[in-house]
Amino acid sequence: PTTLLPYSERIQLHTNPTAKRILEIMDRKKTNLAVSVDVTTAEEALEVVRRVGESVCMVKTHCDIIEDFTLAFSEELVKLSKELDFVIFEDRKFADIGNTVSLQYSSGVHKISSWADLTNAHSVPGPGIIKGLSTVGQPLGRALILLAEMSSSGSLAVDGYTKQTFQMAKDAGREFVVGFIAQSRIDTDISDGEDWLILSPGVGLAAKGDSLGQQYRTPKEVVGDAGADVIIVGRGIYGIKGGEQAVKDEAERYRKEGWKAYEERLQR
Ligand code: BMP
Repeated sequence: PTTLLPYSERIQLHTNPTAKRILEIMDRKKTNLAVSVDVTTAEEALEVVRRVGESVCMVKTHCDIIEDFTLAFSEELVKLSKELDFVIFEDRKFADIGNTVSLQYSSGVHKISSWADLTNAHSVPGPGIIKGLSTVGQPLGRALILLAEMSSSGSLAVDGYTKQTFQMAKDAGREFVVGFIAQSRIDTDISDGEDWLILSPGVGLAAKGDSLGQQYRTPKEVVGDAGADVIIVGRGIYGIKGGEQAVKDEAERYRKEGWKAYEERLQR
């Protein structure tokens, strides 16, 4: 199973440029941490990114929660992603027919495809969603991940839904779809010679969950036991009390925890 290979040896198993870059950054910066920057102003978001940028392989955004979103903001984010060496993941969770998602991806206020290296989609509409998004993103070297499982309690993305999502990605080929949002390795390890990236949200060292259904596990549980590649942490890092240095320190703490769990996994 590719889970037992170092990130560096998995680079060559991908053709998509964004997937390769993610693995290269992880290896170079010794980090499997993605920080989810779920704050509501552009300045706050950029400030968090400047604090955590050195510790992460990826910054995850929800551009539609930023009240003063402009393309100047996304340009600054792209600039920081080059300076501090991380990939931008817009957590858009597309969920419509192919034609509509291709417009949502390329147009509107956000023009996501112009600045986000990676985005994601629900599989519920069927394979047309991948086709629609790939028309826009693939020529730009972008990548897509599908939501196969969710961290929230009562999620319907389980069992057969998860399996069929994996099959949909396999059928689409790995030129554009490069992995999954999931809580486990799903079935990816049994498909020979194919490497898929597993990104897991719902990671926290302090809380067990929130009042709205979120459920947290530790980096050790997520990377070590469940076999995920990237841990996604939001409030656990940007929400820490104690000011800017505390946010920076907390990102480093998660980076170290995530990396230790990965190194231990390789020893097995
Ligand atoms: P937090 O660590 O603050 O709970 O944030 C988790 C982030 O990951 C949020 O941005 C949320 O939208 C996202 N997310 C999630 O929590 N669970 C999923 O299954 C999929 C997600 O994208």
